Amino acid sequence: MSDKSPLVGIVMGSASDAQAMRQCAAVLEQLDIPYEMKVCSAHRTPVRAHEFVSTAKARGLKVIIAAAGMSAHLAGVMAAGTHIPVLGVPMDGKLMGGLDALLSTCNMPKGIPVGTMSMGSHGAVNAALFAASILALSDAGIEKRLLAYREAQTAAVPEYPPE
Ligand code: RP5
Repeated sequence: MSDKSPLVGIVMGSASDAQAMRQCAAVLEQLDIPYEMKVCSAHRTPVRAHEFVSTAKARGLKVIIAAAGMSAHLAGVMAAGTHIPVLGVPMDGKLMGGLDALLSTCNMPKGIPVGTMSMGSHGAVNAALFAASILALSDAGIEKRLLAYREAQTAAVPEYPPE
C-alpha cells in the first residue's frame, strides 16, 4: 500500500475473500493508485462497516470496491451509506458457483445503485480498472497509466494460438 492518501477503499466481507481481492490491489498498485483495504462485514461487523462508509468521503476516497460472497449485501450497504461510486465484486465458489452473490450484488432495487463486476478474481481485476477509469476523468497521470496498461495488454495477446 502507498503512503499517499487512499483514493480507493477496498472492503471485503471476510478474510476468506482476500485471495481474490489481492488481485484488485495488485492492479491498483501497478497503476500507482493509492488504496486502503479492510475486512468489513455487513452482518458480522456492522459497526465497522458503518464507520468505514460514513467517513469515506471525508477521508478522500473517490471509489469504494466492495467484495462479498453468499448473501452478498456488503456493496449495497456501502452504497446506502455514501453517494461516491460503489463497485461490487461477487465472490465465486459458494452456492451454484457464486450465483447467490452475483444476484445479491447486482439486483439492487432502484434508488441505490451498485456497479457490479464479474465474479471472483476477474471481477476483482476489473473493479480496479473501472476505478481507474473513474479516477482518470479528473487525473491525467492515472489516465496515462491506464492507457499504457491497456496497450501493454493488447500487445501481449498472441496473434496465433500455440502449436
Ligand atoms: C461473506 O460470506 C464473505 O464475503 C464471504 O465471501 C462469505 C463466507 O465468509 P467466511 O465464512 O469464509 O468468513 O460474508
